[in-house]
Amino acid sequence: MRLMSGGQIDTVMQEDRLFPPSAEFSGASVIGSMAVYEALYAEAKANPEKFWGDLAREELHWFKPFTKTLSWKSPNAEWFADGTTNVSYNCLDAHLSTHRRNKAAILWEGEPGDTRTLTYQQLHHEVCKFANVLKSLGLEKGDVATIYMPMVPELAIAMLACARIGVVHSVVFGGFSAEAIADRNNDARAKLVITADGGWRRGKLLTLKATVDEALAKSPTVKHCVVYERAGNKPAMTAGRDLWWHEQMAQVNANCPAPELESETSLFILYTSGSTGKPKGIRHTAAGYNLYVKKTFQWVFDYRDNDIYWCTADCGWITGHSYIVYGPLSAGATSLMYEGAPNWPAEDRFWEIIEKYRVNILYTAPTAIRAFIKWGDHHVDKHDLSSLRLLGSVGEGINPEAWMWYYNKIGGGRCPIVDTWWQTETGGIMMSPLPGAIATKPGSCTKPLPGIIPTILDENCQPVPQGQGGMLCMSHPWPGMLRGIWGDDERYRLQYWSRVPGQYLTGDNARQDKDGYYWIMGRIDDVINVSGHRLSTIEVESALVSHPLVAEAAAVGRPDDLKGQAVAVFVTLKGGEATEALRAELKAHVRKEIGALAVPDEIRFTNTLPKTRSGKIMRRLLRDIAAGKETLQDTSTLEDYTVLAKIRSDEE
Ligand code: 6R9
Repeated sequence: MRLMSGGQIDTVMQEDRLFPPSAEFSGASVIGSMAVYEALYAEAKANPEKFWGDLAREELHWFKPFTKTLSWKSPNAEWFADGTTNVSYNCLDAHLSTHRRNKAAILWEGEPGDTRTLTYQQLHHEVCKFANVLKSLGLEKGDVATIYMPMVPELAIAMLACARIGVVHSVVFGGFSAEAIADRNNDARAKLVITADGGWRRGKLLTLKATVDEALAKSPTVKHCVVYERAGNKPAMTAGRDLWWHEQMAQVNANCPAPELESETSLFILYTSGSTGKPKGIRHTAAGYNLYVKKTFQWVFDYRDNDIYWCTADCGWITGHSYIVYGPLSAGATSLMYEGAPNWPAEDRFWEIIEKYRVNILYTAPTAIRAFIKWGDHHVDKHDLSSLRLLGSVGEGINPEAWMWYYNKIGGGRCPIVDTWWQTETGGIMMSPLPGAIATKPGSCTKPLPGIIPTILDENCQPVPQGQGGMLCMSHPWPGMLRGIWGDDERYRLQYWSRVPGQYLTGDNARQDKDGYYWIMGRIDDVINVSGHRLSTIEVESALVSHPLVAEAAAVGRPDDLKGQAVAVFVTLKGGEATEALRAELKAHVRKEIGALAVPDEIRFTNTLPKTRSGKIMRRLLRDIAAGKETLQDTSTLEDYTVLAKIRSDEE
């Protein structure tokens, strides 16, 4: 292995640059060396029940202590089942008797530039009141409330108020359509929708309440709709059904002691698209999830009491649930929340926010990083980012080229990058560098967290030799794991626990390198089989993105008579001309980076790539296009596919 501090990428297939944490960083970390990590990992592996049981007793408040840590009847897990706790208590009340009482829990910045700060005490007050509003509307433990809101503090308040009294929240991302909201309302049999009149995105007003009105026409189970006034756009209010947040809050007091809730009380459902058909309502429960997100937040982000932590996700996704709200707040952190777009009013908005709040920890996504690269370094150069100590990435694999930019340009070569691999289903981070201990490699999520035991298996469910790719599975239950798909036990079993008996199927492919580092190779269906050789989409994409003119790339397989599958790539450029000469140059580049096998058979230049609303490239759609199922007249029409993609993702 080579130790390096920067420089060029030789080949993305053999990425072996290693970036150890500085002595200064490690010295101040709780898990400050490989030896500490390995000891912790070994301890958890040797006796998982003792490991998690001890942590649960230390980290959560128990009204009634549990006596049994885990009951595991595959695929059904129960953690700490005979104990009672309360997630909202652990996030709020637990801090009120400490020095954190007056600490900022949420720092909020609206897109137009308005700001708010909520201390733990103030957040507790608001949450208690809103929990009383929920009670006054007749909501009880086990009822479902849909939350469809912009990124305002009231979104977190609504989530925590539900959690406080055992109401199950189902947050629907504010960009989804009325159809998608109605589907989710109906699947979950939601009784209440919590929304806002509007929200701001790239300077435009999003009329959320109008969309909810359309959804409610098709949501017979919903009795009420509470509307938070954010934008002042005066939406229509249906008498008897629609209620203003501020009017309801004025009618209740702030006395709402946290009730004792059983550990396995449903905390939330979050819909995620599967490989087929309708979205799955992934169900998480109180205690196990709470413990898992608290510990993983502390481990991975190495949180220190005065840190300002910023996760740029939206609360409509699992990342927002686990690492804006529940993880940071139960750890007593200051969590920054930003309402709007990264390029409003200008492309330097993120860097401006980091400078203004002196952010120490930034957690964002590769899709954003690639956009920043495309927009240009001059936006970054305008700002002082010296407060940053740690950088994080989530959502998809990060191309080594983007990793290097993030490391050098944003982190100034001094901040470790935690590339965190996990899923809606896993509740929290599963594999990631522990930044004070594990040296990073660009593009690798490195090692599993303590208590997580990954396996990589071939089609016959046998472990693959080290270095080879295969299905990534988990051989043991962990506290943050999903407890099911809402209302569909059979689909839960089939989807996650039937392909490999007794193991959790992640749906991703992965390989482990000679140092035992894990490399996620994309979804199982994203693997391209060229002449019997497996190629991962991410490897081809990383090769393309390492070319100076390429902004983003998506690789898919298309049927080919000779090779089985051929490689088709869709490329957006940050400069240069979409010419035949560039096509040839990119092919040569991929040949150099990976080898002849990976040379794309087809390169299509396009202005934009179709993405899901969480920023994932929609490879399935591109596969159809590459296979000729839809004709692509010229490059500019892919814009239309973006729209199509959005519609489809709503339908899923
Ligand atoms: C947290 C989140 C999960 C899928 C997952 C994988 C991809 C997420 C990744 C990553 C490579 C990473 N993914 N993080 N791939 N490296 N660091 O994104 O949850 O929306 O459910 O997506 O995203 O394919 O299976 P979710």
